[in-house]
Amino acid sequence: MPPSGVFAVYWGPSIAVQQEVPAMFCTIALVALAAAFAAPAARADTHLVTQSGFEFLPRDLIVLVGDTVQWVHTGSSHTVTNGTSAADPGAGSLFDAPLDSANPTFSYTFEQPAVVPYFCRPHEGFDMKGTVTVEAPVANESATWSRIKRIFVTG
Ligand SMILES: [Cu+2]
Repeated sequence: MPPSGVFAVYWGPSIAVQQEVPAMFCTIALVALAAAFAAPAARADTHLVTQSGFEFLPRDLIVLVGDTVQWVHTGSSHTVTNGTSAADPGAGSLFDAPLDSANPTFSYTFEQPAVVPYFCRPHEGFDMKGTVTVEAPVANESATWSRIKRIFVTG
């Protein structure tokens, strides 16, 4: 999106005009950059977690409030159940979904900042567990910038 305005300036015909380009280019670039950062701020992401054997990959995931996590089945029968184990009194209070050939995906949208542990009911004994850490964007920081930063901070 931003390049159209920038190219219009750069591909201008006269050399005299190009002398004026730098300041103008900076202004256009800044406006374009600001728009690029501001516009997608409200867009929520979907993160994939793949069941692989008795593991959820990635095991620990960091998302932003409003993001959706989609678990994807690859074999055998599992569940995606919030809580630390079946002994957790809160087990299944948020979600308790089958993840098997008849239910190959399960999606859940996280609306509150929280650390949400989850496990697979049949395989918790094999440590088939994971966590979703749901972060609120820092005040005065756009969700987009928060996402960009997280790429470098957490890989
Ligand atoms: Cu399982």
